[in-house]
Amino acid sequence: MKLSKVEDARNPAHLHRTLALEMVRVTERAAIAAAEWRGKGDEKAADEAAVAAMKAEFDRVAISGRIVIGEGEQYECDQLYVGQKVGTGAGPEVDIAVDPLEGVTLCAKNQPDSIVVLAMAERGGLLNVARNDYMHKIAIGAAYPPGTVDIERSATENVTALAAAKGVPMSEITAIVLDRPRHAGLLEELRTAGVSVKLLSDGDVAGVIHAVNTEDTGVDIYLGSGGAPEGVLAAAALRCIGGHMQGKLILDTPDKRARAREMGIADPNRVYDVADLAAGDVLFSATGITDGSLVDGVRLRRDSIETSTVVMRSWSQTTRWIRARHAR
Ligand code: VTB
Ligand code: MG
Ligand code: MG
Repeated sequence: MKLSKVEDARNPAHLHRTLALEMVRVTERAAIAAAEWRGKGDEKAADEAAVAAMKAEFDRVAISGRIVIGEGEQYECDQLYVGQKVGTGAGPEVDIAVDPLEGVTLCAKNQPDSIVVLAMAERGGLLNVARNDYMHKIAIGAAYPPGTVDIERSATENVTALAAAKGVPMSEITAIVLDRPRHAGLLEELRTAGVSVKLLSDGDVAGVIHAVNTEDTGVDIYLGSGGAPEGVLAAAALRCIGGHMQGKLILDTPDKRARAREMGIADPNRVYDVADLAAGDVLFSATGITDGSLVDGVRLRRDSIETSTVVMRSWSQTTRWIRARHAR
């Protein structure tokens, strides 16, 4: 236990710990709203329900919040756009990254692993990426020394180094990869190396978290590219639970490079570590919509609604699983 930190003025908890429960309320409420749309085949309606509920609940919290990773730019969406102020305005100045419905297709099809997810940081703590940016990502557990894998090396080199560091044959390494045509080459490399691959249909925030929780999940490494917002959200979680991750933005059009430059990203080829993606004091909250490997989904009971949330704080390195019953 690091209780002595409470007294450590050099390392203050800038985000008051009661904010963790407030963030749970926000992701819970959005998950309940999205749950109505499980299996209805309407991704847009599910997303909108989650967004509206999340915004409404944020506005009850005593923060002076600013969305830095949202649903899109201000001209692209009505709510939770980049730059939008959320909260009562009466509290601390914080930056917020949201994915109100991470895995919208999963929710619309009522398949496992759709979640509501957000991260909060001190002003300036979160890398400001755009909704449609992509990121190359690599992640492994905290048990390995830094530099065991490197995003600039090939997948073959990385899994070889990982197997050596773990002291197991390659056949005992499991990689988690988004199931996308763009990963055909990566998959080919992993198959040739003899690695076991767990293919994800969506939801790589949870995918990265699984890769660092090897003891619980059996997954050793996350490889491949996915949404950049999901990369920052995953990094926020890793600040709280440990683990190595590197991200490299894929700014493959002049528009994307221009937007990134505007948001303070000077070097489009920079490799980001966990603390470059999410710095300072950070909170992370995720509530399940459908049942999943990270958290259970929303349960609709006759008189009540049950939610499952995982909430983390970087300062105290605490992870809490909060099962809540809400009156109907
Ligand atoms: C991932 C995943 C999301 O998009 O970031 C992925 O976490 C990005 O790749 O759940 P694609 O655009 O190819 O899907 C999702 O699958 C959907 O937002
Ligand atoms: Mg989304
Ligand atoms: Mg998403």
